[in-house]
Amino acid sequence: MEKDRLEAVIQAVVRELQAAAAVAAPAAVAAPSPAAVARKQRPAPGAEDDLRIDLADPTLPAARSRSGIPHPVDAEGLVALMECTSSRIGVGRAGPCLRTGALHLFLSDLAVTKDALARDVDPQLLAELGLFPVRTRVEGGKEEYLIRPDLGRQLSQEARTLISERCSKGPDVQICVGDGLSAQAVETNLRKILPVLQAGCTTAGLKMGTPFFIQYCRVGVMNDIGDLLQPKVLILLIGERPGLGRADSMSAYMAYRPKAGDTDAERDVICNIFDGGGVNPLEAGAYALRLAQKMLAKQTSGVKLKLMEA
Ligand code: B12
Repeated sequence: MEKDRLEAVIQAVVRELQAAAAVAAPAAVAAPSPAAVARKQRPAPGAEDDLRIDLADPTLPAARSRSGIPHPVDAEGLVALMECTSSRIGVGRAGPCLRTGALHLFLSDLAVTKDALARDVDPQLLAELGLFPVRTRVEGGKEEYLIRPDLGRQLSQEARTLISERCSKGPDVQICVGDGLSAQAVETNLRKILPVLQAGCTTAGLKMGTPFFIQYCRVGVMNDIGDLLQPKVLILLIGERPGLGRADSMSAYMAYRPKAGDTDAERDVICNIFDGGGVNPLEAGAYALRLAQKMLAKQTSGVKLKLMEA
């Protein structure tokens, strides 16, 4: 392409960029070159004052249900469909790829998921709720936790000692909290569900064990706790594996007299505990208490309990 023509194209693109970014360019001043624009948008390392994100937040509800399909037959119907599911429908495509908006939303949601996995539960919350912390046999941090679920199913030696010292043995109901796969789920729901469970046990005249928190926790750790403290019913509140952009969900795994060798067949789970679409944590607490009473009455849990009820 000729030099003049190339210059004209560049000037036109720059003008468009400036209009999009609402940058008022004085008419008398020649538009800067694209490289100069890029330099201006990309601040020097450390120049945080210059840092700004000029894209609309792709995670807002309105952005989530913005159709990416050009000229849909039923535009309103498509948006209504998009609004009624968290599945990524109606996103359109650019050739074989995702469109930029859909890609940004995906990456933002993935970041929420990764944060939930990587973060630790706020120690302040544990102190506030009177939970002392112990660990499983995971010693190499989150990375080891993720690749070695077997270690997350066993209490460390220090944990065994501390639990034996600080907890009463043989309670009717022992409540434990584990980070599991989402610190955010614990932080979002624990303040609501724990008091309901504790007040419910007191009202029902059930002897409660001393609650504690387990870092790097998997569901299978219930067997170790059972062997140590011999509770009649054990309730483990734990962060569920986060979905894309959804990290609030907690579960209550429960078992009657858990012990070494037990499997998930001996356990029950109340899942999807979160406000706004899941099982409300207050209701989940009440439901867990009713299930605990059922376990105590029938002296079993899991599949056997279900078969008794069938
Ligand atoms: C991951 C997962 C699985 C994985 C577990 C493998 C693993 N090692 O992680 C696999 C694919 C094997 C699985 C299988 C099943 N699952 Co599942 N699973 C989940 C999921 C997506 C996340 C669970 C989680 O985050 N746990 C917390 C982490 C920290 O626990 P973990 O120690 O890493 O892993 C243990 C638990 O995940 C547990 N587990 C997984 N599913 C189930 C189901 C039941 C009833 C129990 C007691 C335990 C249990 O097994 C793992 C090993 O102990 C949930 C969805 C949700 N919203 O919770 C469904 C979910 C818990 N599963 C469910 C079901 C029904 C099952 C199956 C019974 C399906 C079937 N018909 O075969 C089997 C049971 C398998 C078992 N363990 O005995 C339901 C439970 C519904 C309910 N209220 O009873 C859920 C809620 C999905 C759903 N919405 O339907 N599951």
